Amino acid sequence: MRKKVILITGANGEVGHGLIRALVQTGADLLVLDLRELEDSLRQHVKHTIVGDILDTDLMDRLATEYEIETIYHLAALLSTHSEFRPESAHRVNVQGTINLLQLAIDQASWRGQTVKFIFPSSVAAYGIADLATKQAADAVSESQFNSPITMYGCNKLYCEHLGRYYTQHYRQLAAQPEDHRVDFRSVRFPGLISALTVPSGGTSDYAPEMVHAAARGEAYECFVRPDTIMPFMVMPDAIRALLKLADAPRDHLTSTVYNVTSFSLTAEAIADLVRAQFPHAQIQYVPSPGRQKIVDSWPARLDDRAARQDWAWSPEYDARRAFEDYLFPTIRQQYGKRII
Ligand code: AKB
Repeated sequence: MRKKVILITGANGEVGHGLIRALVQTGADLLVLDLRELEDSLRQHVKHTIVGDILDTDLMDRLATEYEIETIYHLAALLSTHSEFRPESAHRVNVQGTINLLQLAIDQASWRGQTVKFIFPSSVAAYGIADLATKQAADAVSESQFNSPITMYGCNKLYCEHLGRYYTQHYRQLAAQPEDHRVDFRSVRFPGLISALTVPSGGTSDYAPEMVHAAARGEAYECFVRPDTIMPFMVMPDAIRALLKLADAPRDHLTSTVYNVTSFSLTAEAIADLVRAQFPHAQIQYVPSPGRQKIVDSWPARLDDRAARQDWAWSPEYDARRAFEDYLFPTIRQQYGKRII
């Protein structure tokens, strides 16, 4: 008898940690997959853990035979900065890995005779704005604008959004008997994410969380973008809510397979000011890295999330003030305890 589960890939990442905590509250049985062992504090809450690679097709076959998978949260990915060092490996993980999971979802859907939901975090990296003047002149950017990403990660995310739409709407469209039960792919384009509990690695929006965590640990921080650099952000509790809300939305309310979500847009200097107000001894210096700067400059300053608001009643709980004062600073103070200055 196959075990009924929700599958989370990349479970050991920042979003994975938050998602596991939230899904455990619902009583769901989770199957989590990551290259590394899940950390102990989370492992006790999770029924099935597998250390493995989404590129391992034998493992995918094993999952298909041992589990009945109702929903897949496919979080595993190499982020934007890491991907620029190893673009071809990034492509393998980010694209072939996603196809493997979509194939698993298709297999499960036809075996179960029911649609399998596939929840996919895409990114602001799916955008590519040609120059700063255009970025400054642009209003909040909608899903269909500026879709010319300049990073391998951005290209991978944008293409995987299209793969998801293809698997949902057109998969095997020329077969004599097209499948009845398909994948129901739903994706959110996240802005930069900031968690009070974890520090990301390998992303290009990482300067914001790194700045906050460095100050809380009493460490000096060299910010790798200019002070006037602006992009949209969201704190982790809102990111998790967005994934769960989109997963729960009735299918017939959805007019798209991809939705922008956003909370607030701040410059690096505005974030530094908030950090200094909370940690007066924070040492923040700007040492822009030309490559990473170029990447953030190609991302929109603001996202238009009206479609998500209309179709599935998306609305963030944390604006900039609440994000820092009610979530980030108190939680971080608790986390680092006495070491905080
Ligand atoms: C990154 O910087 O690569 C990610 C993202 C914006 O998706 N945080």
